[in-house]
Amino acid sequence: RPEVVTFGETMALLIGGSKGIEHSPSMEKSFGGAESNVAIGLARLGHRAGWFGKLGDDPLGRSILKTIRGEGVDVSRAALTAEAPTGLMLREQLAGRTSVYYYRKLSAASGMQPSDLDADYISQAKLLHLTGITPALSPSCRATVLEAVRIAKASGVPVLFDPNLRLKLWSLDEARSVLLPLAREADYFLPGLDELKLLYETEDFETIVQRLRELPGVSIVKGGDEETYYVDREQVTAVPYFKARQVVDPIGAGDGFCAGFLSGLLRGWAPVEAVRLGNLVGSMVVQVEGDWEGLPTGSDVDALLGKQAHIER
Ligand code: KDG
Repeated sequence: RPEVVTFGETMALLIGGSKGIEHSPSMEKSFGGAESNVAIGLARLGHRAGWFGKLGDDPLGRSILKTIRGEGVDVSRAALTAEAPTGLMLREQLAGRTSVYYYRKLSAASGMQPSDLDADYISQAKLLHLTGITPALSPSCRATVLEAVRIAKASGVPVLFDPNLRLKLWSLDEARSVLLPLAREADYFLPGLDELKLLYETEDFETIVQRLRELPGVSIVKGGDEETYYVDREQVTAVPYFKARQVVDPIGAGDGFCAGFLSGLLRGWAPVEAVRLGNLVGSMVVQVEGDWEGLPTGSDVDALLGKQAHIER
């Protein structure tokens, strides 16, 4: 039985070569999806994680499902469907700028609906992880997220919500009207600072913190210049980043952070220590191309944390 349950859309990913999508003769194949990235991260760190979603019953969908399963994630509630294709995203990095192109309208995942949920599966978990990408996919996906929240609340399962604002999927106004109410449902709200500036229409950090304090849960704000912020009713704790040796591909850092943070919580660590582990995992993901490939194992992080503590003292 998974400790953490998550669901959402996982897409095939094609990465443009050094000349970019337009001019490269070939592209590298992978896949990505915020929720499966987190599930893989947790599994590598030694936790039981369950991911589900709908994939097309096509070569890409089958390959994605096999890989996620192979990473040790429970995919027993995931489905392959012949009704719609696996979503696709293309990505390129040119002159240090990353561009993403989605081909996911009417994908298999966008057809997810509340009746796809296994209530027992969610209610037996220690935590439900959700992102703001899923409700952006379609009205039925939005209803599915709300139903999952309802199930979790009814059985006392804490909810972690990462807004993952994707303005290629919906307008800021629409996003705000869905994401802000979801933030109120969360026991752990994990936005990025840039996202908060947009969602709360302010650049002012103090105002942002005030807004976060109005939420019932705690917030962990990613993406500070040098640190992550843990915000609860009493205080704001800045938790410094681990320096990445080199940033090869920044995408997936937030999901890596989330996996590390959750791992810390599952290990029973104090929240600020869990944030520190999140920072470490995030810093490792960005050193490898791909959204989840660079996620560390439990022994990787234990070794690094030991080393870090040794240097610090
Ligand atoms: O957080 C990384 C994800 O954004 C990426 O893996 C793909 O889920 C994805 C999306 O919708 O952009």
